[in-house]
Amino acid sequence: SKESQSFVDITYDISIQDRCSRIAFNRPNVLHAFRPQTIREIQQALQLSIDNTDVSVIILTSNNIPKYTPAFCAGGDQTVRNNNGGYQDGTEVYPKLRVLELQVEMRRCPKPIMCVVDGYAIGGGHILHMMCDLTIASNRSIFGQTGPRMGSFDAGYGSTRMTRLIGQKRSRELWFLCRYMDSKEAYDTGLINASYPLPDLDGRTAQWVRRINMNSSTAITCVKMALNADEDGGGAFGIQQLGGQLTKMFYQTKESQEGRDAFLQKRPPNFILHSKL
Ligand code: 1HA
Repeated sequence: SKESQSFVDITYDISIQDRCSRIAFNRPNVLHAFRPQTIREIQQALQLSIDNTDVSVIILTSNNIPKYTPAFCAGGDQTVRNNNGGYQDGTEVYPKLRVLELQVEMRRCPKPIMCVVDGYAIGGGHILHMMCDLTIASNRSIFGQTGPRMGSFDAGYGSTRMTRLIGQKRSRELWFLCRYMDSKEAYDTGLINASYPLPDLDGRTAQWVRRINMNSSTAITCVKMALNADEDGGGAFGIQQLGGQLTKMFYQTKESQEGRDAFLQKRPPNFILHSKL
């Protein structure tokens, strides 16, 4: 599409046949480290995927080429990290990376997001993989945080989501020691869903997408929102998302439509006629 041609730091593709979109980091020479422009483009691609009725599953991955070390994403681009509390690449007046915004948008996204990792998933890149609903990886992948070693940390989802995935002791180990895990350990601890030899990764990705697409997308969305609400402490944020889906479904019933119709026809509503409870 026109939109996808304007992307610089990512590529964006849609497979109508597989009902999925593919958002891929495309900065292989810096191990797909992200700058403000990269995040903004992912936000745009994510929104395009949400709005596109041909898309049921969103894949977040990277385009690796043999010349460079394989990576999913090496986190924030340290060459544009400034001294004013943010990252600045000249595309914004204020230093704004927006990666925390992106994390929330991935969380709110009603469609399942599957991360496909080949190589390093490090720092803020590791957190983006954790924010995805599912992660599958090549068996040569490496996972971990570097913040405490290079003067950064994510005390939000980057910490709390990790504890839900692998527990408190392992999370403290990954953060305090900046120790990396390989694919096997990541699988054994519950950090990822599966690990495959690299030559199988694309085929397996397609298989996972097909399996998801055999199932009800409404059911998947509601379960995603319920799991989010549970993880987010059952607080207003998670419940709002679940509630939004409920309203969308309620609007499709005669009972709900009666309220609108009665208002427009300037008469009292007769909900009893349509209520199924
Ligand atoms: O913590 C946060 C945040 C917290 C709160 C709110 C927002 C946040 C947003 C972001 C982040 C972070 O992401 S902090 C963590 C930032 N990332 C890192 O510290 C990882 C830095 N990279 C590495 O440690 C290594 O590259 C590596 C262990 C992943 C791989 O090592 P290897 O195989 O030796 O590759 P290397 O040669 O180091 O990398 C290839 C090229 O990619 C190098 O460039 P070259 O010397 O060829 O010109 C390298 O500088 C570049 N590169 C790699 N990672 C980054 C990078 N350039 C800029 N930024 C990077 N993050």
